[in-house]
Amino acid sequence: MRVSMYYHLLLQFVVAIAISRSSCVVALDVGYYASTCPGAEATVRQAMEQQFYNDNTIAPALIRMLFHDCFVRGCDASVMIIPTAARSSERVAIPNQTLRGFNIIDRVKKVVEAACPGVVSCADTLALMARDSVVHLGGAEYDVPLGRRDGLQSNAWEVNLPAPFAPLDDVLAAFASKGFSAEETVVLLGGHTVGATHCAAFRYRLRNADDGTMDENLRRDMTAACGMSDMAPEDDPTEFLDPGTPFVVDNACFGQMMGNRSLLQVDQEAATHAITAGHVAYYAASPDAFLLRFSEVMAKLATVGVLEGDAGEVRKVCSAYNK
Ligand code: HEM
Ligand SMILES: *[C@@H]1O[C@H](CO)[C@@H](O)[C@H](O)[C@H]1NC(C)=O
Ligand SMILES: CC(=O)N[C@H]1CO[C@H](CO)[C@@H](O)[C@@H]1O
Repeated sequence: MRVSMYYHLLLQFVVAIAISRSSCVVALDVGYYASTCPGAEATVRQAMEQQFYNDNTIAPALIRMLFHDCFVRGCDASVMIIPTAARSSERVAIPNQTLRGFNIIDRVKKVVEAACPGVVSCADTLALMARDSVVHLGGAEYDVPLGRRDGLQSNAWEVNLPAPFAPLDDVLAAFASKGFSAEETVVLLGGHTVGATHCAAFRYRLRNADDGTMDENLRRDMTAACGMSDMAPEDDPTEFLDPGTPFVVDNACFGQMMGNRSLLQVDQEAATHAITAGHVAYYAASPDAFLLRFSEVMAKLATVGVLEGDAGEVRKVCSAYNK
């Protein structure tokens, strides 16, 4: 009797631990560096403002960088590791070959290191930089809870981001697997309200004259701008995703989707797909709602699969493990 009671209690205990370890309660905290580096947020923002002044195009690049970091192994700065002869990294993977802004992260992190050596993680630094980018481009201000740790692994073979030609059903499944609803996925595709794409991501749509999903005037203009033949990435022209306001976080990209004027197939399909069309129409008509939701969902994006507590490390240089 006493023995079985003992086992019963033990079992409860083990189950309780298992539940507490597997439940993904995010314990990130806006005040995480309040005693160890109280100026961290302000330092990042000041360093970013300097960088924006030099090059406006890095703000969209950093918003995209957060997506690429957080969707592979969680928001753990694994995207930033420079591969060595001995160890591969996510930066070798094809979707990363058009990522920009690694040098900006290194620069900002250097300023943060000078203020508080070895305290602020690269994952937190990027989360703050992406937020500052959204705000710089006119998006709504939002809080970034902090306390992410930097990962100790980065593998090219783990990069399974959806391709620009992936069917929207696959895209929705990929986002659902990270905890995002269809509505949140549509809001995040609204990230394509800023920045640019290489022609390589949509040239196949120009070739397919019968595909009927691209506005004819846009097809003509893009064919003139891009040409029909593939080019090496460094020679490939780039086009603004939202040419009217390429450096403003606004809902214009949803209007483009509805007018068959999106460059990326994934965006175009969102306008007609049964699960997403209603959300696209709503945000096309609701500029303020989009601004608010975009910031909320960006904040959520920055919490995907984070490492906390003693996991991982706090990298000194974002592009390399400490040792
Ligand atoms: C299925 C999902 C997605 C696909 C297939 C996709 C695809 C792409 C592609 C192909 C480009 C152009 C890259 C280049 O050629 O230089 C791009 C750019 C961009 N993406 Fe996405 N994307 C997706 C989701 C997201 C999300 C969730 C965000 C963040 C909210 C985002 C933000 C951006 C931004 C800001 C740019 C412009 C980058 C720059 O100007 O350097 N994308 N995306
Ligand atoms: C967009 O393309 C669809 C066909 O895919 C067509 O039915 C629709 O009328 C087009 N809309 C506009 C605004 O051109
Ligand atoms: C930005 C970046 O790190 N790009 C890398 C992508 O992968 C290629 C091929 O391995 C590298 O040469 C690039 O440096």
